[in-house]
Amino acid sequence: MKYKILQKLMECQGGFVSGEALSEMLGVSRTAVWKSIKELKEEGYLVDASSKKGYRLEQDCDILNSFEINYGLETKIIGKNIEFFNEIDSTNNYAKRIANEDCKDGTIVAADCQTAGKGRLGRSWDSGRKKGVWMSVVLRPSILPDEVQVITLGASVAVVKAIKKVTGIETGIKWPNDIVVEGKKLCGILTEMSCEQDRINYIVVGIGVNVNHFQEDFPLELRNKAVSIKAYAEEKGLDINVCRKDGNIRRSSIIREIAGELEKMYFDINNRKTLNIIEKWKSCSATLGREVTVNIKGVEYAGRAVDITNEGKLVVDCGDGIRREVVSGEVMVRGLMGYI
Ligand code: BT5
Repeated sequence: MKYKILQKLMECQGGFVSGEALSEMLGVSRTAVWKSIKELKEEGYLVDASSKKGYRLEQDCDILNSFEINYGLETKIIGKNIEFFNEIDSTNNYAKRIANEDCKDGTIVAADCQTAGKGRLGRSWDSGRKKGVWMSVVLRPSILPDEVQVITLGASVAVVKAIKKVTGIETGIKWPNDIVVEGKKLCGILTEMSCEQDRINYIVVGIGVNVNHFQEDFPLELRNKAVSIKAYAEEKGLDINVCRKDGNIRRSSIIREIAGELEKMYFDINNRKTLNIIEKWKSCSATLGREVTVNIKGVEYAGRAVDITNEGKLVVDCGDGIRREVVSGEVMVRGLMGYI
Protein backbone atom coordinates (compact mmCIF):
# COMPACT_ATOMS: atom_id res chain seq x y z
CA MET A 1 0.00 0.00 0.00
CA LYS A 2 2.74 2.47 0.94
CA TYR A 3 4.20 2.31 -2.57
CA LYS A 4 0.78 2.88 -4.15
CA ILE A 5 0.53 6.05 -2.09
CA LEU A 6 4.09 6.96 -3.03
CA GLN A 7 3.19 6.57 -6.69
CA LYS A 8 0.19 8.91 -6.32
CA LEU A 9 2.35 11.48 -4.55
CA MET A 10 4.99 11.22 -7.27
CA GLU A 11 2.39 11.68 -9.98
CA CYS A 12 1.47 15.01 -8.36
CA GLN A 13 5.04 16.22 -8.91
CA GLY A 14 5.43 18.20 -5.74
CA GLY A 15 1.76 19.17 -5.42
CA PHE A 16 -0.49 18.39 -2.46
CA VAL A 17 -3.01 15.52 -2.43
CA SER A 18 -5.57 15.38 0.33
CA GLY A 19 -5.76 12.35 2.60
CA GLU A 20 -9.38 12.02 1.56
CA ALA A 21 -8.52 11.90 -2.13
CA LEU A 22 -5.84 9.29 -1.47
CA SER A 23 -8.19 7.10 0.55
CA GLU A 24 -10.85 7.34 -2.16
CA MET A 25 -8.43 6.66 -5.03
CA LEU A 26 -7.00 3.61 -3.32
CA GLY A 27 -10.14 2.41 -1.56
CA VAL A 28 -8.62 2.43 1.93
CA SER A 29 -9.33 4.27 5.17
CA ARG A 30 -7.77 7.62 6.09
CA THR A 31 -5.99 5.81 8.93
CA ALA A 32 -4.45 3.36 6.46
CA VAL A 33 -3.22 6.33 4.39
CA TRP A 34 -1.75 7.96 7.47
CA LYS A 35 0.02 4.71 8.45
CA SER A 36 1.53 4.32 5.00
CA ILE A 37 2.75 7.91 5.05
CA LYS A 38 4.41 7.18 8.39
CA GLU A 39 6.13 4.12 6.90
CA LEU A 40 7.33 6.15 3.92
CA LYS A 41 8.81 8.73 6.28
CA GLU A 42 10.55 5.97 8.21
CA GLU A 43 12.07 4.81 4.94
CA GLY A 44 13.54 8.27 4.44
CA TYR A 45 10.98 9.96 2.19
CA LEU A 46 10.29 13.56 3.05
CA VAL A 47 6.54 14.00 3.11
CA ASP A 48 5.10 17.35 3.97
CA ALA A 49 1.76 17.07 5.81
CA SER A 50 -0.63 19.99 6.02
CA SER A 51 -3.95 19.66 7.82
CA LYS A 52 -5.61 21.80 5.16
CA LYS A 53 -3.98 20.66 1.93
CA GLY A 54 -3.00 17.06 2.63
CA TYR A 55 0.31 15.42 1.74
CA ARG A 56 3.12 16.43 -0.56
CA LEU A 57 6.28 14.57 -1.46
CA GLU A 58 9.36 16.69 -1.10
CA GLN A 59 11.14 14.38 -3.47
CA ASP A 60 14.70 14.15 -4.38
CA CYS A 61 16.64 11.86 -2.12
CA ASP A 62 18.51 8.78 -3.24
CA ILE A 63 16.34 6.07 -1.72
CA LEU A 64 16.61 2.53 -3.00
CA ASN A 65 13.80 -0.01 -2.88
CA SER A 66 11.92 -2.21 -5.34
CA PHE A 67 9.41 0.56 -6.11
CA GLU A 68 12.14 3.05 -7.07
CA ILE A 69 13.87 0.48 -9.27
CA ASN A 70 10.64 -0.45 -11.00
CA TYR A 71 9.36 3.12 -11.50
CA GLY A 72 9.84 3.83 -15.21
CA LEU A 73 11.55 0.50 -15.96
CA GLU A 74 10.77 -0.37 -19.57
CA THR A 75 12.31 -3.81 -19.94
CA LYS A 76 10.55 -6.99 -21.00
CA ILE A 77 12.51 -9.57 -18.99
CA ILE A 78 15.23 -8.05 -16.82
CA GLY A 79 13.72 -6.72 -13.59
CA LYS A 80 10.17 -7.93 -14.16
CA ASN A 81 10.73 -9.57 -10.82
CA ILE A 82 12.70 -7.56 -8.23
CA GLU A 83 13.77 -8.64 -4.78
CA PHE A 84 15.18 -5.88 -2.62
CA PHE A 85 16.90 -6.06 0.77
CA ASN A 86 18.01 -3.35 3.17
CA GLU A 87 20.80 -5.70 4.16
CA ILE A 88 21.93 -9.09 2.92
CA ASP A 89 25.12 -11.15 3.00
CA SER A 90 25.57 -11.25 -0.78
CA THR A 91 23.02 -10.62 -3.54
CA ASN A 92 24.82 -13.29 -5.61
CA ASN A 93 24.33 -15.91 -2.89
CA TYR A 94 20.65 -15.08 -2.58
CA ALA A 95 20.20 -15.00 -6.37
CA LYS A 96 21.76 -18.46 -6.68
CA ARG A 97 19.41 -19.78 -4.02
CA ILE A 98 16.27 -18.49 -5.75
CA ALA A 99 17.63 -19.52 -9.16
CA ASN A 100 17.83 -23.08 -7.82
CA GLU A 101 14.21 -22.70 -6.80
CA ASP A 102 13.26 -21.73 -10.37
CA CYS A 103 12.83 -17.97 -10.02
CA LYS A 104 11.96 -16.03 -13.17
CA ASP A 105 14.52 -15.40 -15.89
CA GLY A 106 15.76 -11.80 -15.46
CA THR A 107 15.05 -11.57 -11.73
CA ILE A 108 16.99 -8.72 -10.10
CA VAL A 109 18.19 -9.00 -6.52
CA ALA A 110 19.42 -5.69 -5.09
CA ALA A 111 20.47 -4.46 -1.66
CA ASP A 112 21.25 -1.24 0.15
CA CYS A 113 24.15 -2.95 1.89
CA GLN A 114 25.98 -6.29 1.72
CA THR A 115 27.64 -7.74 4.80
CA ALA A 116 29.66 -10.35 2.87
CA GLY A 117 29.93 -9.02 -0.69
CA LYS A 118 32.07 -11.33 -2.82
CA GLY A 119 34.63 -10.75 -5.51
CA ARG A 120 36.20 -13.48 -7.64
CA LEU A 121 38.35 -16.30 -6.28
CA GLY A 122 37.16 -15.83 -2.71
CA ARG A 123 38.05 -12.14 -2.56
CA SER A 124 35.73 -9.76 -0.75
CA TRP A 125 33.79 -6.80 -2.11
CA ASP A 126 33.31 -3.70 0.00
CA SER A 127 29.57 -2.85 -0.16
CA GLY A 128 28.70 -0.07 2.27
CA ARG A 129 25.16 1.01 3.11
CA LYS A 130 23.59 3.46 0.66
CA LYS A 131 26.88 3.88 -1.18
CA GLY A 132 26.53 1.76 -4.26
CA VAL A 133 24.60 -0.44 -6.59
CA TRP A 134 24.90 -3.98 -5.26
CA MET A 135 22.83 -6.14 -7.56
CA SER A 136 22.61 -9.59 -9.13
CA VAL A 137 20.64 -10.71 -12.15
CA VAL A 138 19.51 -14.27 -12.80
CA LEU A 139 19.75 -15.26 -16.47
CA ARG A 140 18.88 -18.47 -18.26
CA PRO A 141 20.52 -18.00 -21.66
CA SER A 142 20.36 -20.51 -24.48
CA ILE A 143 24.14 -20.83 -24.88
CA LEU A 144 26.66 -23.51 -24.02
CA PRO A 145 28.56 -23.43 -20.73
CA ASP A 146 31.87 -22.66 -22.43
CA GLU A 147 30.37 -19.56 -24.05
CA VAL A 148 29.58 -17.96 -20.71
CA GLN A 149 32.46 -15.49 -20.89
CA VAL A 150 30.49 -13.40 -23.36
CA ILE A 151 27.91 -12.71 -20.65
CA THR A 152 30.53 -11.07 -18.43
CA LEU A 153 31.79 -9.04 -21.37
CA GLY A 154 28.23 -8.00 -22.25
CA ALA A 155 27.48 -7.06 -18.66
CA SER A 156 30.59 -4.84 -18.55
CA VAL A 157 29.46 -3.07 -21.71
CA ALA A 158 25.98 -2.63 -20.20
CA VAL A 159 27.46 -0.98 -17.08
CA VAL A 160 29.72 1.34 -19.09
CA LYS A 161 26.74 2.47 -21.17
CA ALA A 162 24.48 2.87 -18.15
CA ILE A 163 27.02 5.04 -16.31
CA LYS A 164 27.47 7.14 -19.43
CA LYS A 165 23.71 7.60 -19.84
CA VAL A 166 23.00 8.58 -16.24
CA THR A 167 26.10 10.69 -15.54
CA GLY A 168 27.81 11.41 -18.85
CA ILE A 169 31.04 9.86 -17.50
CA GLU A 170 33.13 7.75 -19.87
CA THR A 171 34.59 4.67 -18.23
CA GLY A 172 36.68 1.84 -19.64
CA ILE A 173 36.75 -1.92 -19.21
CA LYS A 174 39.80 -3.68 -17.88
CA TRP A 175 39.58 -7.23 -19.17
CA PRO A 176 37.44 -9.05 -18.36
CA ASN A 177 35.29 -7.57 -15.63
CA ASP A 178 36.52 -4.35 -14.09
CA ILE A 179 35.11 -0.97 -14.98
CA VAL A 180 37.79 1.63 -14.41
CA VAL A 181 38.23 5.34 -14.65
CA GLU A 182 41.72 6.86 -14.70
CA GLY A 183 43.18 3.62 -13.42
CA LYS A 184 40.82 3.24 -10.45
CA LYS A 185 38.15 0.58 -10.11
CA LEU A 186 34.59 1.83 -10.17
CA CYS A 187 32.77 -1.45 -10.67
CA GLY A 188 33.39 -5.18 -10.50
CA ILE A 189 31.38 -8.02 -12.00
CA LEU A 190 31.15 -11.55 -10.65
CA THR A 191 29.53 -14.13 -12.92
CA GLU A 192 28.57 -17.45 -11.37
CA MET A 193 27.06 -20.37 -13.24
CA SER A 194 25.24 -23.63 -12.58
CA CYS A 195 25.41 -25.99 -15.53
CA GLU A 196 25.44 -29.52 -16.79
CA GLN A 197 27.79 -30.74 -19.49
CA ASP A 198 26.02 -29.11 -22.42
CA ARG A 199 23.39 -26.97 -20.77
CA ILE A 200 23.31 -23.92 -18.54
CA ASN A 201 20.80 -24.08 -15.68
CA TYR A 202 21.32 -20.46 -14.75
CA ILE A 203 23.87 -17.69 -14.62
CA VAL A 204 24.01 -15.09 -11.88
CA VAL A 205 25.63 -11.83 -12.94
CA GLY A 206 26.65 -9.87 -9.85
CA ILE A 207 27.38 -6.19 -10.40
CA GLY A 208 28.89 -3.85 -7.82
CA VAL A 209 29.12 -0.16 -8.77
CA ASN A 210 30.61 2.41 -6.41
CA VAL A 211 28.22 5.35 -6.68
CA ASN A 212 28.01 7.75 -3.75
CA HIS A 213 31.22 7.16 -1.78
CA PHE A 214 33.49 9.95 -0.71
CA GLN A 215 37.04 8.69 -1.12
CA GLU A 216 37.38 8.35 2.67
CA ASP A 217 34.37 5.99 2.77
CA PHE A 218 36.58 3.26 1.26
CA PRO A 219 38.70 1.16 3.61
CA LEU A 220 42.33 2.33 3.69
CA GLU A 221 43.62 -0.49 1.53
CA LEU A 222 41.22 0.45 -1.30
CA ARG A 223 41.56 4.23 -1.26
CA ASN A 224 44.23 4.34 -3.93
CA LYS A 225 42.66 1.83 -6.26
CA ALA A 226 38.89 2.31 -5.87
CA VAL A 227 36.72 5.27 -6.77
CA SER A 228 33.01 6.08 -6.91
CA ILE A 229 31.11 7.99 -9.56
CA LYS A 230 30.47 10.83 -7.13
CA ALA A 231 34.07 11.05 -5.90
CA TYR A 232 35.35 11.07 -9.49
CA ALA A 233 32.83 13.72 -10.57
CA GLU A 234 33.73 15.93 -7.61
CA GLU A 235 37.44 15.57 -8.22
CA LYS A 236 37.00 16.56 -11.86
CA GLY A 237 34.44 19.27 -11.14
CA LEU A 238 31.88 17.58 -13.39
CA ASP A 239 28.32 18.76 -13.33
CA ILE A 240 26.24 15.61 -12.95
CA ASN A 241 22.62 15.08 -12.02
CA VAL A 242 22.27 14.60 -8.26
CA CYS A 243 19.33 14.61 -5.86
CA ARG A 244 18.68 18.09 -4.52
CA LYS A 245 18.24 17.06 -0.92
CA ASP A 246 21.19 14.77 -0.26
CA GLY A 247 23.50 15.55 -3.18
CA ASN A 248 23.63 11.86 -4.12
CA ILE A 249 23.33 10.20 -7.49
CA ARG A 250 20.09 8.27 -7.76
CA ARG A 251 21.11 4.59 -7.64
CA SER A 252 17.71 3.41 -8.92
CA SER A 253 18.35 5.25 -12.23
CA ILE A 254 21.64 3.43 -12.62
CA ILE A 255 20.01 0.05 -11.93
CA ARG A 256 17.26 0.75 -14.46
CA GLU A 257 19.74 1.73 -17.14
CA ILE A 258 21.87 -1.33 -16.41
CA ALA A 259 18.73 -3.49 -16.69
CA GLY A 260 17.85 -1.92 -20.05
CA GLU A 261 21.35 -2.31 -21.48
CA LEU A 262 21.73 -5.81 -20.07
CA GLU A 263 18.50 -6.80 -21.75
CA LYS A 264 19.75 -5.65 -25.17
CA MET A 265 22.85 -7.74 -24.61
CA TYR A 266 20.74 -10.69 -23.47
CA PHE A 267 18.63 -10.55 -26.64
CA ASP A 268 21.82 -10.41 -28.71
CA ILE A 269 23.13 -13.49 -26.93
CA ASN A 270 19.93 -15.47 -27.30
CA ASN A 271 19.79 -14.48 -30.98
CA ARG A 272 23.38 -15.66 -31.47
CA LYS A 273 24.64 -12.16 -32.17
CA THR A 274 27.61 -12.43 -29.84
CA LEU A 275 29.89 -10.66 -32.32
CA ASN A 276 27.90 -7.49 -31.61
CA ILE A 277 28.86 -7.76 -27.97
CA ILE A 278 32.53 -8.42 -28.71
CA GLU A 279 32.64 -5.37 -31.00
CA LYS A 280 31.02 -3.15 -28.36
CA TRP A 281 33.36 -4.52 -25.72
CA LYS A 282 36.38 -3.69 -27.89
CA SER A 283 35.20 -0.11 -28.27
CA CYS A 284 35.02 0.31 -24.47
CA SER A 285 38.22 -1.57 -23.70
CA ALA A 286 40.91 -0.03 -21.53
CA THR A 287 43.06 -3.14 -21.99
CA LEU A 288 43.53 -3.60 -25.73
CA GLY A 289 46.77 -2.11 -26.93
CA ARG A 290 48.20 -2.07 -23.39
CA GLU A 291 51.20 -3.83 -21.98
CA VAL A 292 50.01 -6.60 -19.67
CA THR A 293 51.48 -9.44 -17.69
CA VAL A 294 49.68 -12.75 -17.71
CA ASN A 295 50.23 -15.72 -15.54
CA ILE A 296 49.49 -18.99 -17.31
CA LYS A 297 49.76 -22.08 -15.12
CA GLY A 298 52.42 -20.47 -12.94
CA VAL A 299 54.51 -19.09 -15.81
CA GLU A 300 54.56 -15.33 -16.21
CA TYR A 301 54.65 -13.66 -19.61
CA ALA A 302 54.83 -9.98 -20.43
CA GLY A 303 53.21 -8.89 -23.63
CA ARG A 304 50.67 -6.68 -25.31
CA ALA A 305 46.92 -7.28 -25.30
CA VAL A 306 46.09 -7.22 -29.00
CA ASP A 307 42.62 -8.65 -29.49
CA ILE A 308 39.72 -10.57 -28.11
CA THR A 309 38.43 -13.77 -29.70
CA ASN A 310 34.81 -14.41 -30.61
CA GLU A 311 34.54 -16.53 -27.47
CA GLY A 312 35.79 -13.64 -25.33
CA LYS A 313 39.36 -14.80 -24.76
CA LEU A 314 42.04 -12.14 -24.55
CA VAL A 315 44.80 -12.49 -27.14
CA VAL A 316 48.20 -11.51 -25.79
CA ASP A 317 51.20 -11.05 -28.03
CA CYS A 318 53.92 -12.28 -25.69
CA GLY A 319 57.55 -11.23 -25.67
CA ASP A 320 58.61 -14.65 -27.00
CA GLY A 321 56.67 -13.99 -30.22
CA ILE A 322 53.82 -16.36 -29.41
CA ARG A 323 50.24 -15.14 -29.33
CA ARG A 324 48.48 -16.68 -26.34
CA GLU A 325 44.75 -16.76 -25.73
CA VAL A 326 43.92 -16.04 -22.13
CA VAL A 327 40.81 -17.13 -20.27
CA SER A 328 39.72 -15.30 -17.16
CA GLY A 329 39.58 -17.27 -13.93
CA GLU A 330 42.57 -19.42 -14.85
CA VAL A 331 44.68 -16.38 -15.44
CA MET A 332 45.41 -13.09 -13.77
CA VAL A 333 45.94 -10.13 -15.97
CA ARG A 334 47.65 -7.14 -14.48
CA GLY A 335 48.49 -4.11 -16.46
CA LEU A 336 51.99 -2.84 -15.91
CA MET A 337 50.39 0.44 -14.81
CA GLY A 338 48.28 -0.79 -11.91
CA TYR A 339 44.66 -1.14 -12.74
CA ILE A 340 44.66 -0.59 -16.49
C1 BT5 B 1 35.13 -8.29 -8.58
O1 BT5 B 1 35.95 -9.22 -8.06
O2 BT5 B 1 35.45 -7.22 -9.02
C2 BT5 B 1 33.66 -8.68 -8.55
C3 BT5 B 1 32.86 -7.85 -7.59
C4 BT5 B 1 31.39 -8.17 -7.67
C5 BT5 B 1 30.61 -7.48 -6.59
C6 BT5 B 1 29.13 -7.70 -6.77
S1 BT5 B 1 28.21 -6.70 -5.70
C7 BT5 B 1 26.76 -7.57 -6.06
C8 BT5 B 1 27.15 -9.02 -6.18
N1 BT5 B 1 27.09 -9.69 -4.90
C9 BT5 B 1 28.29 -10.10 -4.49
O3 BT5 B 1 28.52 -10.70 -3.42
N2 BT5 B 1 29.23 -9.76 -5.41
C10 BT5 B 1 28.63 -9.11 -6.55
P1 BT5 B 1 37.55 -9.15 -8.14
O4 BT5 B 1 37.98 -8.89 -9.56
O5 BT5 B 1 37.99 -10.40 -7.50
O6 BT5 B 1 37.92 -7.90 -7.29
C11 BT5 B 1 37.93 -7.93 -5.88
C12 BT5 B 1 38.99 -6.98 -5.42
O7 BT5 B 1 38.58 -5.62 -5.71
C13 BT5 B 1 39.23 -7.01 -3.91
O8 BT5 B 1 40.19 -7.95 -3.58
C14 BT5 B 1 39.68 -5.58 -3.62
O9 BT5 B 1 41.06 -5.41 -3.90
C15 BT5 B 1 38.93 -4.75 -4.64
N3 BT5 B 1 37.68 -4.21 -4.09
C16 BT5 B 1 36.90 -4.67 -3.09
N4 BT5 B 1 35.81 -3.90 -2.93
C17 BT5 B 1 35.92 -2.90 -3.83
C18 BT5 B 1 35.12 -1.78 -4.16
N5 BT5 B 1 33.95 -1.51 -3.56
N6 BT5 B 1 35.54 -0.98 -5.16
C19 BT5 B 1 36.69 -1.21 -5.82
N7 BT5 B 1 37.49 -2.25 -5.56
C20 BT5 B 1 37.11 -3.09 -4.57
